Amino acid sequence: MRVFGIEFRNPVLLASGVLGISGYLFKRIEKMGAGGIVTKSIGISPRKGYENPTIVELDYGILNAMGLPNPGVDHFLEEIKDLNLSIPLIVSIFGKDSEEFMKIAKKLENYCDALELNLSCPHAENYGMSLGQDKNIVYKITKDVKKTVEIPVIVKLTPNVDDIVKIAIAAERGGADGITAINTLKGMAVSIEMEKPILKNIYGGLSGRCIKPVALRCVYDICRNVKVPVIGVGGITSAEDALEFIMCGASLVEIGTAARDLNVFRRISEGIEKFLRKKNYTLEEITGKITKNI
Ligand code: RRO
Repeated sequence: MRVFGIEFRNPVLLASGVLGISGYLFKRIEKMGAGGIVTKSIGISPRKGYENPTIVELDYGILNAMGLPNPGVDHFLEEIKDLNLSIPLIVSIFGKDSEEFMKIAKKLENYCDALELNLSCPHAENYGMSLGQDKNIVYKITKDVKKTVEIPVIVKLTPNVDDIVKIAIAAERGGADGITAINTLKGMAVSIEMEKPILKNIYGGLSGRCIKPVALRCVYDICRNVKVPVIGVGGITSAEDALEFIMCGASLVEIGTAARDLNVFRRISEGIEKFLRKKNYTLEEITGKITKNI
């Protein structure tokens, strides 16, 4: 299947943030059947991230405030430049403004298949969602990165806005080749014994099964209002979950929280194929089927 002009062996990709910094892990994820890899978000210089605790495990998902830890683009290039992956590598990048995004994008252009702009991290001052909640900023950063590189540029959006469709349209107008929806929902957790917030950063991003209905609603609304392909992400754990996103119009899906079990890629992509055989459909025929049926 081809999306953004890139060939994917299946539509089930690793989402940004989960396992994606070392070349060794990228090779394992490739072996475990993923259709493609989105890396942890990479910035212009090395960044340690927030102090512990950075993760809270909940019955229904995970709350994280990692704080954009990453080795910086120059070190990261060393990690990926001789990898020879057989599946597409999409590098997630973040910056504080257009200039920083353009610098990082240019450095990575020859070493990956596409870029995913992180305009959506819910707990990073000056980065992520503090840029991605403003449609004019989303338009400008997308446009500037697009004029800097020739590879596809995908924009990852936050659900923490009054109208995600407006932001998606701004990204499309800026020339985005695709939209990824959604990043995590801003939340917090409290310890009543310690009488304080559990995360050192107080706020964190909620992911996992509990956010699936929110993600699905965002994907459904975006797909009805933009023409570029959409990648659905948020709580996908089974083939049935993935098919819901595809029927709402997603061309690809990403697995984040559920990728703690690497068997998930094969389980979901084989489950999708089984469903298609049973119904005698192609993937293209079911993509957006719900949207078309209404
Ligand atoms: O590193 C993080 O804390 C983080 C990022 Br960059 C993001 O985009 N979303 C998230 O939930 N956590």
